[in-house]
Amino acid sequence: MLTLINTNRMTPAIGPIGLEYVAEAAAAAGIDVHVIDLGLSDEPETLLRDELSRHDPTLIGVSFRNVDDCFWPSAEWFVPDLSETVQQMRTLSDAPVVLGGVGFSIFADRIVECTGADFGIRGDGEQAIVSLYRALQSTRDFDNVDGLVWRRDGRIVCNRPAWPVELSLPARRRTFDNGAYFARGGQCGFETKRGCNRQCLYCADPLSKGAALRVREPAEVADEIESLLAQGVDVFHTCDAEFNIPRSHALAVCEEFARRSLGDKARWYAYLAVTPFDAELAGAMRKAGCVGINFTGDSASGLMLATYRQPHRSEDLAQAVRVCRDNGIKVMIDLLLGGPGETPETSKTTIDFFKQVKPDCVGASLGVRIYPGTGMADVLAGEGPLETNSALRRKYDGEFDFFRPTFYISSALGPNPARLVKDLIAGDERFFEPMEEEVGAAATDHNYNDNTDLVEAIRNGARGAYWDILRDLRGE
Ligand code: B12
Repeated sequence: MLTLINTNRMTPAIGPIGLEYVAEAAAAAGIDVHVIDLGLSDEPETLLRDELSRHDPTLIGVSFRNVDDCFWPSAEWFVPDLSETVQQMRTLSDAPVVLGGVGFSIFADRIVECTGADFGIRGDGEQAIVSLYRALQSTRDFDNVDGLVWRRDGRIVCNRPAWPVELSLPARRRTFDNGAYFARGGQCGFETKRGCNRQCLYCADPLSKGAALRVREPAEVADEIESLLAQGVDVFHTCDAEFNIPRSHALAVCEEFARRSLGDKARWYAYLAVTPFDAELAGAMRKAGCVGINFTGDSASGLMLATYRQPHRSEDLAQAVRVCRDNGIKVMIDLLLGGPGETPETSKTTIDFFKQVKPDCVGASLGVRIYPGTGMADVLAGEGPLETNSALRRKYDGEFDFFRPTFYISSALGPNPARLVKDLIAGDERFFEPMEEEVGAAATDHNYNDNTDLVEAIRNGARGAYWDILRDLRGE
């Protein structure tokens, strides 16, 4: 038996889509699958104890979605909780433990090492879990299990990441209680592709999903939406890196949704790159049920866009907002303030630009989470010793370690950069403001980590992307 455990207890609760695909794929391969969902339980430790004492698994799979909350200054790190959960499992079962998940895949070897888990899978779990399960039952030859992080003679070995070129996923989505997640989380995820071929300076997606785009058949995506509609779920969010890359596939998915009239039954939100985006794509998305788009805007300053390696320009941002308006789609722009070279002037350029262009919301995030293996880590290597780099922010002592939440805020923004940004925003309600470092400052940000306003709004019936729900709350 394969026991799969969801450890994500952040609220509002997001359904474990990745673990659900893994569970469905393992069951389809003939493996007896049992799931333990700590995300919906009021007493997770008791649930884990009861379930593991009743079953005798061959392998325990544990999903780890978020390594940290990627939000400065909250900077919450979840690895210690995962270590505790793995230790608790050790007292309850002798079965080997394998870890997996999107956050996990960014730091796979470090997490296996520090939690003491037996294995990890970096990348897609669907085929890898089946290979690992079979290897455990037969030869114990682990060399050919793609994505596997394991120990040979006490040393950690990392096989090549599991990013299979052909992407076909189970459309059933019946393993977890998606209805309950919908009631508590207000939306349900779906994927149309994996991987991202862009080179944004800061982004970890290529580390966990690979840099090659791997698309799903549009019909398979539509089957999955129909399965979820039959479970009473009718508001969705894409789980792709960027829905519009490649544009041709986004259009094909929308056409399939429209052909099945899914736009009349479902509402959905998507993350998009600013380009390519045009009236034809927006029209097709609206017809297919899309009601809101969150663009990776980053900045409106040409200098900062070049630093972040974004191909779009401020004119593209203005056009994206206009095209959304014309097509009745709500629009949120995500900013990333404080990167290398950011100054009060570039911040002002960006904030003033969006005050004029008037999207529905602007997420003014301040501070870039630094991941090893990204362009940000290279920039830092060129800025001299970390110990004397005044742009670095963290909440731990000792040596710098980018495994732990470590952020970059350009020192040119001065001693209180959040205050500076808030002053530039000057109370414009479209903006979600950065969080100040002083304890007790009022929260006007958009951190979804244990966000009680959102939890309550969803309990009272709100549904949709969190920025849209927060926007509605502000309007009340
Ligand atoms: C969509 C999305 C959201 C949506 C979710 C909508 C929804 N209804 O699902 C919203 C906007 C709500 C959101 C919120 C947050 N998100 Co988010 N999100 C994503 C995104 C784009 C997709 C995640 C996803 O579902 N992927 C699809 C599934 C199928 O893939 P998967 O989970 O990786 O699962 C596969 C493998 O990992 C593996 N696997 C998974 N589990 C297991 C278990 C085992 C045993 C095995 C073997 C394998 C395995 O197999 C699966 C199938 O192949 C990712 C970035 C990205 N491109 O992946 C960020 C991402 C996961 N989010 C991130 C963060 C930080 C957050 C927030 C904490 C932000 C915040 N402070 O508010 C919150 C947390 C919310 C929560 N309650 O957990 C970070 C995590 C990084 C980190 N340091 O850990 C990411 C990676 C973005 C980033 N690069 O910064 N998010």
